[in-house]
Amino acid sequence: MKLCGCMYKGRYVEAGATFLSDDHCTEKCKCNPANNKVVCTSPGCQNGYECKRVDDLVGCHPKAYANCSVSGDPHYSTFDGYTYNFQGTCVYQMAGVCSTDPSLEHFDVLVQNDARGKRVGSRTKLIKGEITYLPVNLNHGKIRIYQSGDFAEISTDFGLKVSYDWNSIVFVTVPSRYAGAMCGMCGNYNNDRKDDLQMKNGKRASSPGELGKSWRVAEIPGCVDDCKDKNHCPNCDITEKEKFETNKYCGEIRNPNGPFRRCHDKIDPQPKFESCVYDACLNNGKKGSWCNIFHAYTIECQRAGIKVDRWRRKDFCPASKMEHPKNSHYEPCGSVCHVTCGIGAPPSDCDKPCEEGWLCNDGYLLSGKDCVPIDQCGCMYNDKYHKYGEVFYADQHCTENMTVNPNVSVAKVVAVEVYGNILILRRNQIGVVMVSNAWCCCENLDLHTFLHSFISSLTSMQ
Ligand SMILES: [Ca+2]
Repeated sequence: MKLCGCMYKGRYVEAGATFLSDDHCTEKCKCNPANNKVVCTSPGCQNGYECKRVDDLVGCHPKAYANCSVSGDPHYSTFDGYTYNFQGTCVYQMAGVCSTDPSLEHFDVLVQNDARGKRVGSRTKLIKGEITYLPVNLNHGKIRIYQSGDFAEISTDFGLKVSYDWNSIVFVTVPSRYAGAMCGMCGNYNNDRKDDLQMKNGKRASSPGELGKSWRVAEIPGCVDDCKDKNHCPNCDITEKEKFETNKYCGEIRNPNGPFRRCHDKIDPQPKFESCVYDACLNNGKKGSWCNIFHAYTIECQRAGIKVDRWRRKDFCPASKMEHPKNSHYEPCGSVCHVTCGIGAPPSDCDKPCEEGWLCNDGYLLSGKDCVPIDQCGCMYNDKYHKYGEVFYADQHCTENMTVNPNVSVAKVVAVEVYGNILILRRNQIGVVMVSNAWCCCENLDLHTFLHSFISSLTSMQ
């Protein structure tokens, strides 16, 4: 005899069947044939797995990539999710490829910590002194460096992404084919967090200090590998520490009813909480010293597609204290798929989740680190962005005539892009006025007049 099933939210479920109650893998349910009732538990997805739809079935599937982060003062979270604090101030290998597998592109990401934060660089010389403004394309577009939200992002054609908030947060994202091939402060990405304190010689480090020493790649005058200087080591008496642990300070990050509650299952708030208390102690509770940890956790949650409630207030990490350009405004969940000067339009497949940060006001676009009126955008020249009015050496002459692409309809065209000497007309696809990559190599051309006359000529053609 067939057993009776259960009714769940108006639908019939067969006896003994298990299913996910929603598209977020937060609840796994089973129809108990003994009493015809559905029982649900909250498994979430394990580390290294994410909730997604594959072949029309929602479930926990292996992530196609792994993230390592450094934030605050500084706190490391490895690809496998191990967390530790390390305050060395020399230059260290944050992540690198140690496998000799010839099918993998080789790269290293190096970080240097100083009192003000981190500098990120790379042994492959992704960033050189000559580059001053973003975006920049290198190696014929194989490496792109651009602004994404408040972060500078380096993206390569083999799937490596490095993002840096210009202050104290660095994320390194590598695709899953690098699993087990990595080494450095971010660990080996073998889905086992227990072996992540591995030194360059393959042995396990007894402390983060020893780990850092082994991954040091350069010294700078006065740099130290460990927390030797008592003035720069956390020093908190128990009363102070207990104060920082309350919801008025760091406790808010793990408050089950707080702004990050939806994120707790996916990204463990406990290490963030501990980092926060550590930083608050280190800075004697100086206002805002822990805000970077909140900011980094917010970005991590948002990048995982999880909504974070607004937590910045006038008296708690006010947004106005974040570094930001003039003519911009704060958004707790702003689009990072926006247009910046030098990029006529974001990639059509840009489906990144929103991030908190400062966005240029309407009518302004990001030029380097400033928000400028649209007609004061600079241009891309030889794959590098140059600010409007910037004087630089161009290595070729610009004497050819411009050609309008005859295949593009002019209807609703609001902007013009210039690629070399070809103009491409762009439609307004995302609700903001897009702007051309300005024509910048012709000294005698007045950009403002040029754009306006061109756009009005389009309007009159309609
Ligand atoms: Ca590991």
